[in-house]
Amino acid sequence: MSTTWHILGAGSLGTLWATRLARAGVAVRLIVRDENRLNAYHAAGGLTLVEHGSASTYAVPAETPDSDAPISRLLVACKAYDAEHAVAQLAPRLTPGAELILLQNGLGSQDAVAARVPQARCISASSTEGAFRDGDWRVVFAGHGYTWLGDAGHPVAPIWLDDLNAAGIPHEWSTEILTRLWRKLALNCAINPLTVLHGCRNGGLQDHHCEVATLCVELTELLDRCGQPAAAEDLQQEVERVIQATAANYSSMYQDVAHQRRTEISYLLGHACKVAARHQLNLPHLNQLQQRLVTHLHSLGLPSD
Ligand code: NAD
Ligand code: KPL
Repeated sequence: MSTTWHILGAGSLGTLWATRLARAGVAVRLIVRDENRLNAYHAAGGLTLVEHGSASTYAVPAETPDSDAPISRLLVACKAYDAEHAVAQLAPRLTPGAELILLQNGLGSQDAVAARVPQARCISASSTEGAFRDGDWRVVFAGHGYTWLGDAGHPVAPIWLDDLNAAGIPHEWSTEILTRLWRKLALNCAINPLTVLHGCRNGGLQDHHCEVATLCVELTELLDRCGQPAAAEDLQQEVERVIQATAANYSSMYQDVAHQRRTEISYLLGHACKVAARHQLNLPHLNQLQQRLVTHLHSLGLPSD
């Protein structure tokens, strides 16, 4: 029998993965926060995926973290700031050699999770897929994209990539996953905070060309210092390309702030500034950007960590 995918976090990406795996006949179990959420989930009758305007519901079985069934494969689909605690709760249930797939954006949470579960293999992911919730237990598949998966310490691809093929989840195994994560982090640092501070769509940054370019210079310096020259290559051109290609969109950080949600700042700009300080690298514009963003978040009553 094939290994069950436990999905931790029934949010946008967790639901997007759970429904597609379930649709392909792959064994999936959802882990929700507590008994109250489990009751609410059972009352809803399943997870609903809205794709190309049509909705389908999948009665994915669910449980709470307290359940005692062993876990061999865990998709961690929480926000970066919840991942470590959420995984720590499940640590006693992990089998020896269990595999965790970490969907978190940015950097920092992956190492924190790995330190909590040294017995497990942690695989990081970087995704350009887009999804949002339009109701409890309902997700809209908003942007088709790609997910890169990799394990910096162990280059061999796992066999369960076949489940992703069956589920039609576009993916690629990457032996350079850290480079991908750093590149995405740099893009997010150059774009997302400025869209929040200027209150604009990504395309609005075309009016702030110099500010973006200055950040790209500092981010390039940081990536080089971190031993990530490939992630630094032509960064400014790539940032400009993304700004143009996504001109009509609001960045994920802009949307979090607009919906009064906690941002993942500590795992994006915060992580970049922390690593720069560790390398004794002086990046004044990046630090100033973080200060401005923190002040802005405080002024809105939002957490800055
Ligand atoms: P989300 O907020 O929609 O979902 C997170 C879910 O995790 C929530 O339902 C929350 O209740 C649950 N959760 C948190 N702690 C838990 C716990 N202890 N036990 C059980 N459930 C718990 O977040 P999301 O948008 O799916 O994002 C997840 C990660 O994926 C983020 O790091 C995000 O940056 C990244 N990402 C998201 C998208 C997207 O389009 N949504 C795209 C690329 C990357
Ligand atoms: O990933 C993004 C986000 O909004 O989080 C893009 C579109 C690349 C902007 O940084």
